[in-house]
Amino acid sequence: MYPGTAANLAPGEVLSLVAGNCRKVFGVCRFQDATGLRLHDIAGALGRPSGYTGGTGVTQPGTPPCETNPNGNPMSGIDFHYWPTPNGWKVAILLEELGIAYRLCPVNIGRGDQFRPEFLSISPNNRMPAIVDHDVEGEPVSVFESGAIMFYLAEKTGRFIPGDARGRVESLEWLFWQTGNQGPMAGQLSHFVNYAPGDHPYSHQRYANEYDRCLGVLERRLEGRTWLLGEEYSVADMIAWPWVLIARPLGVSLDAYPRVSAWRAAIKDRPAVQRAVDLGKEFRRAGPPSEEERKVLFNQTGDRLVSTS
Ligand SMILES: N[C@@H](CCC(=O)N[C@@H](CS)C(=O)NCC(=O)O)C(=O)O
Repeated sequence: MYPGTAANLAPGEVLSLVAGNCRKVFGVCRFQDATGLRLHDIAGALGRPSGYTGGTGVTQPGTPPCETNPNGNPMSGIDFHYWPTPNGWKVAILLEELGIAYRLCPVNIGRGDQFRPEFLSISPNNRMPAIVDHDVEGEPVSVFESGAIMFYLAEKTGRFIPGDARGRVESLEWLFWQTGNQGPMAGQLSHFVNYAPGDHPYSHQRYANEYDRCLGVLERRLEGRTWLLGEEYSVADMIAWPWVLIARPLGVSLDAYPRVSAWRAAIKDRPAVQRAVDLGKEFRRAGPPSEEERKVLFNQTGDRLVSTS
């Protein structure tokens, strides 16, 4: 562990990328990105040992927001606007599986970073994850919504997505299924399990049932298939997995779903997935949210967006 940690980040400071190698030079950890084109001097690492070769977030106290290249050179790679939650993990998994260079831009959703005008210009729904791709002709491409991001990156790289028309449509179906069904139901269930003050048996049961129904959908889908799209692990698996990972903390058992359990375990074993779930874990709250955080996260109406210029 190098001196200085991500916990010290102030608003707008950058967690610089890295899918690359760390070597310590004069007491400073230097990271080289996967293309070997860029070196980043950094003041601290997120508890990764020197020589760690997976994607790694590192602090750069005092550096400008990650939309700006500190060296003034044209930006390259992908800015990953992220906070360590199941929705953030989806894209983290894909980036780690792809092994492409990215810069980690933390969006502290408890502090309200998602309402900053710079972030809203990337993600108008004030939600992370989002990405900005600088490796394109012309203006950088920004993408919000995890399903759209997964599709964009899979298309861009030609990986983790079937090449044929039928397979591509199926991948879209499962990306849309996740973001329109499993994700929102799991998110609301999590709200009633973890955050809602008082007892709300009707709402809790409604979302627990819907979450459980989604597990049943996955169980049926995995009959006769290793992965959601067949015999190839794909973005469909990556996007659905994080909310299944946390079934138990959500109070739902996987006992009735043996195929889902085996699928969950197989994905959990993948080194890229483990790196993704660890990404920015130092940011995670140790206890329940403060009153201030609760206001930011659970008490927003449209006027906050209309009044943010
Ligand atoms: N449908 C979105 C959901 C993203 C989402 O809900 N992100 C949450 C964190 S898990 C967020 O950014 N919350 C900020 C807020 O509630 O203000 C996706 O799949 O990308």
